Amino acid sequence: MTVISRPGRSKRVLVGVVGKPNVGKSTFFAAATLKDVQIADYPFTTIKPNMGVAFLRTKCVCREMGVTDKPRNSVCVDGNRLIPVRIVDVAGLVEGASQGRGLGNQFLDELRQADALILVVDASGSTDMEGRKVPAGTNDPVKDIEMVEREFDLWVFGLLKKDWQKTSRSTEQSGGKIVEHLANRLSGLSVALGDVETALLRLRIRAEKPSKWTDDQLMSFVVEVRKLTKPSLIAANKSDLPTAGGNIDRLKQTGRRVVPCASEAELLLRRAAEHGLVGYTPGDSSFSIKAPEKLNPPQSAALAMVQDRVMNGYGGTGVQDAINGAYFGLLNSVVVFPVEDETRLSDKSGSVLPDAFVMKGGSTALDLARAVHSDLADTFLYAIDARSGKRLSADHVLGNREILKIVSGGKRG
Ligand SMILES: Nc1nc2c(ncn2[C@@H]2O[C@H](COP(=O)(O)OP(=O)(O)O)[C@@H](O)[C@H]2O)c(=O)[nH]1
Ligand SMILES: [Mg+2]
Repeated sequence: MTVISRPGRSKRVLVGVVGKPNVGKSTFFAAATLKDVQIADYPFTTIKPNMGVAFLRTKCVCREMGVTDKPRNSVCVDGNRLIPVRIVDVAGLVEGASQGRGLGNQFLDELRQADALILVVDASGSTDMEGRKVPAGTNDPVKDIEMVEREFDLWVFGLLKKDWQKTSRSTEQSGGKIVEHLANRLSGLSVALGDVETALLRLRIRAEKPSKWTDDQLMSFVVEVRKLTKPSLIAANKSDLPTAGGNIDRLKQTGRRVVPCASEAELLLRRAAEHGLVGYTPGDSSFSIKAPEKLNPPQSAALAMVQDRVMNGYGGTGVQDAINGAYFGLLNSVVVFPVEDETRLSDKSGSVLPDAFVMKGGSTALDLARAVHSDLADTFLYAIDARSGKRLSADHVLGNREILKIVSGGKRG
């Protein structure tokens, strides 16, 4: 079970923002984590500087349920619930990072903890492979994706290859299981035994004779494990620049999940919203100018550009879509609303729909109980769906926007 967003001890899901230098990772990160919304019960207190809190945007259940209370662990803006989730701005990666070039090892170390990746590319093609500025349209962002994934794969391959001869032979001789060795070796990368088994099965690589595996087989295993455990989407950034359009089409032709992004525009809009100059909620496809008299000419021009190229051109800045895409699209997350009183939809103190929990797809009612409080899971009896009043068992798979009460035998129940 994986809890994505809650205060407390369980492992929380982390989305990494990765890419080569100067594609706009930090701008994306700054835009996504700018707190123009106030949250009282802030779930992530001490975090490293490159760790940040972004928000997942989903339709709130408040209107359906006729609720007007202010939530506790998240905010509700015009019927949209914004729920804090973690993201990490990973150091820029260049070719050769797997051999320690650039900030190679730092990059890979930060990447290890991520459960899904937002792979940022410069869709305008104005950054070369080293991150240097080049004339717009001259760099191919499709190559950026290949480079970043290749470096990751080479690094993992290197980890496994180092003592492969020895371990594969000794595993065979002792009757040990290579899947266990592999899972052990890769556990720091959030790779589980099941992932290793699935990868080998898909590739039809025989686990009995690891000493006979070719380098190509070992590499194909690494690639498969990456796809399983680090799913990614492409944030095609700098979509506001004229050369981006063609590249975005080509990126889409690779069959990958592509989100056109204008991080700088998102940052501008969020700052302007913070200062009361515009009306804008992250993820909106439009904004309104609230105080035209307070805008200076450059600000007016910048907002007009955003309106023209970004809002009219792409229907939004894409930053919120990328965050939502990572959590909902790649990780199949669901948002659930735990309550203690299923008729009032409140917690013990009477707060109505105080919390929204983000849970990884496939999580069960028991997982939710564990996320709320470990005692609740230990003495779990059943859950109640607040809408229907139906009882649900421990293995009920959580649906998006469910409102649930957990009934337990413990004193908290
Ligand atoms: N036109 C445009 N420029 C951007 C955008 N996002 C970032 N940039 C610029 O790209 C450069 C590199 O941005 P930065 O976030 O530092 O990239 P990082 O090295 O990947 O973290 C800076 O000059 C940014 O102002 C965008 O959406 N549009
Ligand atoms: Mg940066």
